[in-house]
Amino acid sequence: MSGKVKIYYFNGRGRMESIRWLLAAAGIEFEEEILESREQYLKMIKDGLLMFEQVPMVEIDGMKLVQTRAILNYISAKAGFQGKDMKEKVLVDMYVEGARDIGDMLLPLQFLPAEDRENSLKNIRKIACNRYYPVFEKVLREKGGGFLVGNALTQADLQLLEIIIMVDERMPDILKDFPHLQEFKALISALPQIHAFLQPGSQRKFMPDDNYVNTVRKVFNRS
Ligand code: P9H
Repeated sequence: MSGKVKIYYFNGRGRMESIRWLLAAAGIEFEEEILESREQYLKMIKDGLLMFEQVPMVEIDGMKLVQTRAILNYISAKAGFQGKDMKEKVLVDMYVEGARDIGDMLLPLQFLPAEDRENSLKNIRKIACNRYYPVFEKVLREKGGGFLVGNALTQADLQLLEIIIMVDERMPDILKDFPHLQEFKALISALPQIHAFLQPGSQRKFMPDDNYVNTVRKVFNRS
């Protein structure tokens, strides 16, 4: 690899967190440029760092990558997290997108007025429990446990675990009727790179707070 990987984003999860998870699972070290001010963002655009004037941006292998999914797929391919053939790969992509559907519902939560958050969470819980979690529960049940696809770790496992943990933080009892998801969570969390990433002091970010939201608003000049 040419040079150390550098990632450009806010000091929070947002759209970068799955990329952090993937890099950590792949054992790829990375440093972070934390986006804090509008001036910094405008300079990045002026210097030609951001193709669509958006972050996440990741410098890797001499390239400046943007677009979250493109970045995730590049790192996954590099790490061997995409399944062993086309049929495994498309399953990996389907599961990743399914898990990201839940992630996409969580993303705007902290940006909502405080009084609307509880309702939104209730709705997310309903959709997760009725539509998404049963799918993953069934996949794991029929496979007899282990990884979601084939016999090795893929992007699908990482994306699902990230979502499970993120949802658990908000609704600690949500897995009670999903024994295979509980087992999956324990299994994948125990893999050495993941275990390390889940410890305090790693490059994992914490739940968004108002400070994070204010920084995002300031950088993008939004009210
Ligand atoms: N297709 C952060 C946290 C929660 C929800 C959204 C945004 C989209 C990709 C510049 N990036 C708030 O809206 C910030 C993208 C990338 C792309 C950006 C602008 C976003 C956020 C920052 N916006 O998948 O990578 O939308 O750079 O001028 O709107 S993330």
